[in-house]
Amino acid sequence: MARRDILILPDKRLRQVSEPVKRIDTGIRALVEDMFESMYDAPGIGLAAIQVGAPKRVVTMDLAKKEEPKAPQVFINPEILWSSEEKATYEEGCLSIPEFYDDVERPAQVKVKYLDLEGAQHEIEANGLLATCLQHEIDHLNGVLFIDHLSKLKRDRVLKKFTKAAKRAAETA
Ligand code: K1U
Ligand code: ZN
Repeated sequence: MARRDILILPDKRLRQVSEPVKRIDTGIRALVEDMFESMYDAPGIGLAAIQVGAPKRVVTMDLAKKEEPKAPQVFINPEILWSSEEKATYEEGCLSIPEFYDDVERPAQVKVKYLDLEGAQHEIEANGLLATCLQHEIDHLNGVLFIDHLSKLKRDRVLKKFTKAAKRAAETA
């Protein structure tokens, strides 16, 4: 098990559309282990494989509170089957856009189909933070970031700040 570096905006790989997993083999199981290590280390409550540079449709998540035991969840090839008309607003963050948080409005409930690590198919109806986090992570699998749900003005401001920081880091490397 190894922690992998998390890609940071404006890394172009974050805009890639990830490929479905065809076979849950040792490579996928190792990827999932590394994703959990990277997610817990960050720390974060969710992670999409592309955030560690692997363009596969794999998501890890743990929504347990600090005082609760760990509750790791894996979603392979997750697909939104239905979204509610009702909306909910949450303040979102992203491990690929560190220290930036803003309110995002999304469907309040979603029905999601996915495979677990054994390849068994599941369907869940999610609401609250699980619904928000699933939509945020499935967006990552499609190359979409939560700043894409904000106004162009806000998005451009964030992009400019992170582009400048990346240039500065490259110059001093
Ligand atoms: O996908 C990611 O970048 C992870 C992201 C998930 C997420 C957070 C909030 C709303 C939607 C999706 C994060 O985990 S950001 C960090 C975070 O929210 C957090 C970190 C430590 C404790 C509690 C929350
Ligand atoms: Zn994110």
